[in-house]
Amino acid sequence: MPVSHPTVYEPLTEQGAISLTVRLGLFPEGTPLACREIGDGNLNLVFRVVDQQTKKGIIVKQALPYAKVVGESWPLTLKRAVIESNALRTFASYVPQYVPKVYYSDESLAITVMEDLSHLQIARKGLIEGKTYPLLSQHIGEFIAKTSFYTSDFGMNQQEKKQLAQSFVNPELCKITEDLVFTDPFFNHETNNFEDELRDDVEALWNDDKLRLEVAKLKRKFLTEGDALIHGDLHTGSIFASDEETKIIDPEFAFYGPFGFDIGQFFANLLLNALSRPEQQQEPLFAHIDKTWDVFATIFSDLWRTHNVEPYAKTEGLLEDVLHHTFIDAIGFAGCEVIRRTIGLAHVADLDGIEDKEERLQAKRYALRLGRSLILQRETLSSTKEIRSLFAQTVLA
Ligand code: SR1
Repeated sequence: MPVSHPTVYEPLTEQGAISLTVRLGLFPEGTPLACREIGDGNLNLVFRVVDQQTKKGIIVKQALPYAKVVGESWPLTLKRAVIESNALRTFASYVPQYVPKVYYSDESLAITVMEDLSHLQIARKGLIEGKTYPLLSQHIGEFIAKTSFYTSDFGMNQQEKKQLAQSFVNPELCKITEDLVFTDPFFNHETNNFEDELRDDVEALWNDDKLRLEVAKLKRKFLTEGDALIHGDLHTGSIFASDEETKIIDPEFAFYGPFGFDIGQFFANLLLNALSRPEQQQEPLFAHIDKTWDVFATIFSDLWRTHNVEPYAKTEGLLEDVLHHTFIDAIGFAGCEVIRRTIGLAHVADLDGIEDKEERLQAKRYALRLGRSLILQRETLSSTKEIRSLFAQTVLA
């Protein structure tokens, strides 16, 4: 029986996802296929279509016209599916080893069909189980260094960069970050979500004028600095990992933003995991932060010296200045993300999953203090190694 294929947007069903993969010739005719919706993110439907004999799978991802985490009352552009597939393709041109292969995308149906990564685990889940993923930071550092350098004014033709930046203008998704990461948690806003027991700590944040000024400066950077094509939502739930492999997914928040943003979000989510662990098990997370920065700075600097297109590139001190500001910004962005994941919308399981209520509240109080210290003291840190002592002071204070 012929199957009809929608040409105007409608949410896919499991049968619809199977039909699509067959129509695209991704499975041979007659393959016994099964499909399940496996999306556990905040925004999209994710179908896994599997050949029941070989167990080989394909992922069909579809954007919903609203934010799943909130419901239909929060409409959200479908254009984010095009941003996501184009970002995956752009990243793949520099670091194919770190992103899933895209087989097909359809703008009007907001669909991306891509490689199944089920042999890997979402890094957040693994880290919560106590895994350490020895190559995670090596891979993330390389991913960020290469994608940011090659899409920046230092790594590509500066006219083409402007055109690329235009194709990644992403106002709706940027607004989510502007609101949820940089604004709402620092005001008494209805999107915030925290336990009554934290009210005093949260109100202290809202009344902290020094903090408010620094967050405003960081938000301004996010709003205005178009250094490079960044992922825009690089938390540990956007990373599939194993001991050998790392794949970065879900770049629907991608846009031209500040160099330090992805690094900061990654740092923050490692720190949130560290806050959920006993002290003796925290070191691998700090080591990942050190390594991410070291790898990023080393590769970025090598590319700067060997592939730079900007006439000022060899000017004494310019690379150091770029790295210095990227570092400080990353620490500040990390502070905002730590606070946001604790009291704002879209928490993390690292903290919310702590079963004992008193321990959970304590970890969240530490997170608020840590976030604040990262933001206020970002310019005093001279290396990632010092994050350990900042963390210890916060937790012991
Ligand atoms: C309404 S979207 C909430 C969050 O989910 C995404 O993964 C981003 O982190 C966003 O802030």
